Amino acid sequence: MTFTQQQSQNHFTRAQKSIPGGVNSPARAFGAVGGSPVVMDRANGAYLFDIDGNRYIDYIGSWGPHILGHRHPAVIDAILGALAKGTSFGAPCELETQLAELVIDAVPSIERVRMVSSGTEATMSAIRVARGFTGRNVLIKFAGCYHGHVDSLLVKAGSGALTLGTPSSPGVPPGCTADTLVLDYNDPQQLEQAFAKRGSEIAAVILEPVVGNMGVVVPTAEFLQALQTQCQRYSALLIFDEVMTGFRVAYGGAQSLFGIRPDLTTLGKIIGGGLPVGAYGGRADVMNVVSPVGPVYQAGTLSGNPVAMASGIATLTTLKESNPYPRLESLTQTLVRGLSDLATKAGISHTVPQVGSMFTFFFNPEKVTNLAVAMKSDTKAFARYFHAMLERGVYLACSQFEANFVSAAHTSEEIQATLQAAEAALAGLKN
Ligand code: HOZ
Repeated sequence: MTFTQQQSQNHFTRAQKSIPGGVNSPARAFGAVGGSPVVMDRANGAYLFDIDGNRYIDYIGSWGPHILGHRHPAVIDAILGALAKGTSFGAPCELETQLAELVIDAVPSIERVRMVSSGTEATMSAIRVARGFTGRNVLIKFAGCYHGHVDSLLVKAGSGALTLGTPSSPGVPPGCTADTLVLDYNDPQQLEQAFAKRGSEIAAVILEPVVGNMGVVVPTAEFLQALQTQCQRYSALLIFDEVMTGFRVAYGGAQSLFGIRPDLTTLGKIIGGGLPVGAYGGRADVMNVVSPVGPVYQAGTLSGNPVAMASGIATLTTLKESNPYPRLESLTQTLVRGLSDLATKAGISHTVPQVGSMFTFFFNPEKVTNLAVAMKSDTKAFARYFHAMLERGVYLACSQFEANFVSAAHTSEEIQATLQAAEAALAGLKN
């Protein structure tokens, strides 16, 4: 059977007439790689199936949530069980407390946690809390980190904003970003200088503790040390945006991996197990400024939604009981080493950073430590590689500046099939 995506293309043409760009989130639009996005029909385990009937080994997992793979039986059962009892109460339910307790148990720096419906909401709320608690306005973020489409953080942002060339978006009034200082990731000296100059005004420093949104970028020990020291010295809050890394790089997130206790943490993706959930939490004294205990207002009709909570509880419980992390790490290492060997054999300059089950194949000979280095990647080569893999049934993140994810449903069979596809795809790039 010849590979065709005709139904996807037809549908995308139709979608563009009713949805801006035919997508509900720009990172999916294939803007950086060209061509027409694949329209999905269903998913199972490590696989996605499109409306043309093609099957793909999935390395996106809905951009992170599906660490257990698609349609994990425990998650589906929990969702169905909750559905049978109602879809939304707009009142407290037991499930939201259960999920909160699981999060607090997993992430020791979180003493109180508030559920919201997306990662964007989580970071937006966390910075409001940080400003309310400290009585200061200035925020530090890092170029290439993405914290959702929050006005004050949409400056030199990664992910779709970077991919589509709008890292600082029109429509965000200058006033909203006037108090945002953007520094380079992994530059402790720059951080020290910023604090020396404006320390008493700085409410918080927010970062992805392992970046996923400019491709995977790993923090240095010096950088992590400087973040803690400077925040403590100037009484600013340290916010780890663990929307991507939470329950991904370790059950307790990147903070447990690095032995750091941020003041606030934002979560999303995995804690909803594929349903829309975000959360922010941290020190009890800081979280006690949140309404109705304190004066900082934040609310949501669907926050703590019972069906979404049930999905999150089943996901975290399964992760806790099965501890898939060592196996995920070893599978991902096999994949990453295999890709690197194949690229070397094909004479392609590359680097493949990996943390746990997150990785990015950069068409870049340099170790990627920050946005400036990431931007030196050969994005044209990436686009060709992406399509060559897609044609061979491997669904990668559709931008050089995103992370890919391995799930617990992947086995060595999928990893070997991926390497086989990559051998042909990478060899073809030289022609
Ligand atoms: N922010 C996600 C990637 N880092 C993309 C979300 C989506 O398009 O679904």
